[in-house]
Amino acid sequence: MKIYFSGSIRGGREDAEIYARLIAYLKQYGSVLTEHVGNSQLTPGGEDRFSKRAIHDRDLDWLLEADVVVAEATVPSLGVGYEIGRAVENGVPVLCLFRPSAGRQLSAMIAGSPNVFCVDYSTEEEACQAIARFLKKVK
Ligand code: 6IA
Repeated sequence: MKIYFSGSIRGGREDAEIYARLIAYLKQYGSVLTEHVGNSQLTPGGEDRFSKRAIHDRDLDWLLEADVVVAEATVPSLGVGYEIGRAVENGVPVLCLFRPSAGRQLSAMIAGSPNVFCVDYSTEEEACQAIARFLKKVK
């Protein structure tokens, strides 16, 4: 199974360590195409190694070849929202994980989408259980 993990980069890196642990969990189910999203060394303000166009095109290719998208949407990110929208448009199943305890609210355009499976969680164990349920359902 090819899994596209989506998480904030320029939207803010405060959840990067959570992304890394979710990615580590996801790896037992298949290959995670976007492991870099969990890399805490990634510095969004720094020089890009690739052009924006190259990043967009490569990520979109990966998104369209993925069997599923797992998004962590607690830190608001235009890129995560865009990836969710493109996945829905192309029929790629999406799980969207969100932590209300962070004090934010998920956009109604994601929470209200009938094609996005949204799950609120508080502990990472709950997030992993939601992933397990989702992947069993889409298999
Ligand atoms: O708007 P954001 O940057 O928060 O969007 C994050 C999402 O877009 C992630 O799920 C990624 O899949 C994708 N994305 C955004 N920027 C990059 C990137 N490099 N490399 C790979 N995927 C990206 C940006 C340069 C880096 C040094 C910060």
